[in-house]
Amino acid sequence: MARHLITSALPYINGIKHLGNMVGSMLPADVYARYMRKRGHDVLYICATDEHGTPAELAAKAAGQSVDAFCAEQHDKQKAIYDGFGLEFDHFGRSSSQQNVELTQHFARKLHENGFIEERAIRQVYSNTDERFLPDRYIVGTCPHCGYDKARGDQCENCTRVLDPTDLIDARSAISGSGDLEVRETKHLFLLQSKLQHEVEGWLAGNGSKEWPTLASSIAHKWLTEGLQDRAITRDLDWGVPVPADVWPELAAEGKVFYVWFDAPIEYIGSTKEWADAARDTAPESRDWKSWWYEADDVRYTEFMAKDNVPFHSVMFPATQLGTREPWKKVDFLKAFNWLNYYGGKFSTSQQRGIFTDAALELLPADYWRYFLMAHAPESDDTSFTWELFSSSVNKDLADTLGNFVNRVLSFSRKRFGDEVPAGAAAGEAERKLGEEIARLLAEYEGHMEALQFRKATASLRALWSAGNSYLEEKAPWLEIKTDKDAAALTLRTAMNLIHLYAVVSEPFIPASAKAMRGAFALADDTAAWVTGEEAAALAFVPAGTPFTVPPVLFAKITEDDLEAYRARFGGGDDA
Ligand code: B3M
Ligand code: ZN
Repeated sequence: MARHLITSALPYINGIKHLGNMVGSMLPADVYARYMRKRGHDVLYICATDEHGTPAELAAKAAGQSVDAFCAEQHDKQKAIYDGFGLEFDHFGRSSSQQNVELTQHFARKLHENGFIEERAIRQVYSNTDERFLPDRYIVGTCPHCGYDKARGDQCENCTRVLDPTDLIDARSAISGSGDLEVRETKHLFLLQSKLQHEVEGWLAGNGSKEWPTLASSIAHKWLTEGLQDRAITRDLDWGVPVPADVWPELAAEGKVFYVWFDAPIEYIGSTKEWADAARDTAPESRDWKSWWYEADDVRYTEFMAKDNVPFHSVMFPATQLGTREPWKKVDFLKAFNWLNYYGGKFSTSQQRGIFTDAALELLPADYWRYFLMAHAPESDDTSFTWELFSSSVNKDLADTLGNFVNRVLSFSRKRFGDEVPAGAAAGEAERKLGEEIARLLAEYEGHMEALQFRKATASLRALWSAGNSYLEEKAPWLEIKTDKDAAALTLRTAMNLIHLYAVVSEPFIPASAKAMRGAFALADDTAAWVTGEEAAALAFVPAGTPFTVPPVLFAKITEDDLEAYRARFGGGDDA
């Protein structure tokens, strides 16, 4: 048994996430956490909402709410959806928590003490109408290169040229539309990442990053090859972690806060402290947050995220951690994902294109989505969601291969042998062969899960389900029963043991359905630990005489009419 710390990238607070966000961070982290828990490891799965920054401020403004009221409400909304998806966080915190404020300030103090933070004056655009400094992308104007009149201060969307806000013709605020702008000099804190470049390189060379998915390690190395730049880590905003006044009185007086990407990764630690503090009065010893993060050499730390977040996690956050000169736990394995597209085009929050997590749960139970998304996870390449692919996976794999097996076996057995698992003949050659095959496939499945290869793991899972179907077809208990009742009983008992095995091993992917399968049998020990290869081969989990019930149909098929309705509601790719 080992200690496994698991985090998934913190979903940003400004809106409900789409399925592309889900498959690239929280869902695979939950699948992995569930698997590791079942294998008996000590697992801590931490996540939180990422609440600071300009987009949060603007979203609150658009909603006509104060930013803290907005964030509190959005946090609860997101949390309810993740509960609906069956995500079992140990804690789902908030980056605006007091715990994170203190830790973020602590990190900044240490970096300062060690000479890694410097105050620098920069020139920045100030909007007199909005009474605030504007981040580059909140300044719009005409592109000097192509004449596009909605170019942003950081880049022209039309000709893709990188811009400086002062390049824009007729520059105006994207917030108010006002052209009353001026360039002002203002001081900011800079993190001297350039000084930490070699240390980060050394750390990355020695930390097993060679085992990371190529996607993750190649992005990390690309950033290091290009050279780490010093980076402004403060902003002029009302909402964020304040710069500590004891260290930087002048900046604190001006109301500077840390940049959202400085405090967000620290919230992994902050949220762990929130988790510990939540039990402070009841069971403080049971939750030692520091033991997971500080001098935690026995902990294996795995992070989950989409590829755009890799630079911050593989290079910048480790640089921040190293610069404190304190023994903070750094990532051991970084699992990165490509994009899930919607009919080959992008899922887009701003354009409301694709399927959002709240809408998904209104349509169908979480297990349908969990299975489909993991079976088609964008691991080695971008993948596309289409309703056609979704319905064929659900119908074929979940409804036909797994669900139908479960129902057919249990209903038939009840009809012919009553409400208890029948005894029948002793296991023979067919059962021995089946057991061997199951043990082999289980080992394969475990190997893929240990390697965090989720598509391969779901393929092995499907193969396990299929093996049951092949066995059933071969033995044909509906024929056996006509000539040899004991033989039919053996077949059904064996098939029921497969159902029990499926309940255990499918749980990380389809927890609710696994529970229904497991619940069919009245067994005393209801915790169902993992199964060994020998147990899998023996297929003797459910003894003859065990009472059982037939659960309602596990997975309803998606019909042509459903498909039509989904395509009409969400757009069937004709706009891609
Ligand atoms: N909130 C992801 C995003 O909004 C970002 C992740 C933070 S992880 C520390 O793109
Ligand atoms: Zn342009």
